[in-house]
Amino acid sequence: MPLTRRHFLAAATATAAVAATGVPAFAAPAAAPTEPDFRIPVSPDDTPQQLVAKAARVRPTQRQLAWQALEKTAFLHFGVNTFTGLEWGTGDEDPNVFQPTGLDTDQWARALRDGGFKLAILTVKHHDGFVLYPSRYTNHSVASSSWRGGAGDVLRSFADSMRTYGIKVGVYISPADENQYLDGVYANGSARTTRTIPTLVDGDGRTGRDLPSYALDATDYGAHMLNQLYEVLTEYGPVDEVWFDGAQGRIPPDKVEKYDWDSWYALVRALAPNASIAVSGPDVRWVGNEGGMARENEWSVIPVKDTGNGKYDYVLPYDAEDNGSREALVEAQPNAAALQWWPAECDVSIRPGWFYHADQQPKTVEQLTDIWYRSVGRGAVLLLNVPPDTDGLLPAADVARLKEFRERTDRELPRDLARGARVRDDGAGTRTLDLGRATAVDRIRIAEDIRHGQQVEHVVVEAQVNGAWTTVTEAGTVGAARILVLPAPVTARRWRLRVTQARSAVYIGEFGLYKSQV
Ligand code: FUL
Repeated sequence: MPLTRRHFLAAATATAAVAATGVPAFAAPAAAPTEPDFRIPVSPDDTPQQLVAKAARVRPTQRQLAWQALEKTAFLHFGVNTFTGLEWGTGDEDPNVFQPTGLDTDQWARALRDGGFKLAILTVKHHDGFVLYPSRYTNHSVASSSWRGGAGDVLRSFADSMRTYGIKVGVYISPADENQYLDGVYANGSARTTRTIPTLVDGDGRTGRDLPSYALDATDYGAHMLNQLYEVLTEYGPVDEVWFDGAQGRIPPDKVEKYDWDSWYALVRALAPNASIAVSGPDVRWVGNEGGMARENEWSVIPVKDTGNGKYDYVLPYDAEDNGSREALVEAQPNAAALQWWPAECDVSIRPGWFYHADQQPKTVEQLTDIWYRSVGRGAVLLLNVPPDTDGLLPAADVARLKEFRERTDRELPRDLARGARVRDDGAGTRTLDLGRATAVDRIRIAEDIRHGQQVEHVVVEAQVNGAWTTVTEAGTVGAARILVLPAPVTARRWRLRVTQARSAVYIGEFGLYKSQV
């Protein structure tokens, strides 16, 4: 049965408009709200001043703003590894090892909600290629397990539960796929040709339906990924984050699969226009470590290079100590194509492994709180992994820890004492607060209104003590958030935030004062 609608995606870059040619009935999804300042080209001839001026003009997209506001997001690593005890599977696991007999995704959702998480990302497919929903394109899936007689669908349960509890849905779909390598698809050297997505299979339940169909360039494996993305993004409701890992898997050194990033991004944009494409993607950057820690001075405006196939990547090392200051912009310039809004995501597991292992224990509340200060408190988004166990449940110790973590961060910054204060902003980047009476403060939360980009390079916080303005603390970058901890409470009625160095006009989004109760 022929597909009745066919769309050709201009897949040059993730932010390029998706063009549906010759098919007026189909309104191409809002792939690209105008995003002119998301990625600004630079040239080797730019002076340092011109580079900084360009950096000051870079702006987040609506999608990135929505992602940034989540602050705390969760990862759920779950799959055959949960049962084999491995961290990286082999691709030839017996699907019958997957037996989460007590699977209760509502329990996951409640624990994450109580922990204050706004989005959760499930490993729908890890590097072993085992998928947690019944895919038409592989036998390495829940459908081949005797669990629930082959009728189990973890992705369905997960997505339904998260939405019931008000948590947004994200999907991790590993580009590396050991099972497809064993099947001769991954890294098989096939040519990149135009493929029709979805590619209907024998007995496909979608046959005859009026499906949007896309013509996209891909290798055999690239098409496999596109077909799985199509299933996940059309059959499970709205998705807000698609997480592409950078690993290539354990394949022989003479084999390589060059990922069809341009086509993958274009399909995600078309089918899930609100989804941030993370890590190996244009919207969200890996912070550069798996410890959940952002740099003390974290920039969201990053020099990038065009690696071909639609993917832009770091110019400076992913873990460079400084990847966005004026000096870093100059250092990166010879190899940079552009400056891009590319904010940091801090991924870390609550346990030593990404997958559940019975002999491991969750981190302490102190450790998690420290991670929170170093991630959310430095303008990044925290992505905390909490792995379900072999019953298909989040372990009781982890559930309790998530709740304690939430309660602890609530006590770190219990109430904004600046609410209701008399506020005076002067044009020179100073905000002064009069709290009406002397008030003890030991935590300060500041933010730029990042709709106007990231501009602050240095700020000081001052309090009027004995009639004199006294520096209480200072910081470099601010961005989406900066939480500062004072070594001891300072008591004062008048407080002010003074921007002492910036790239351009600063829009202060927040100047909050807190007294912790810890
Ligand atoms: C890594 C993967 O190799 C790990 O298994 C895990 O999924 C982590 C979040 O990303 O690159």
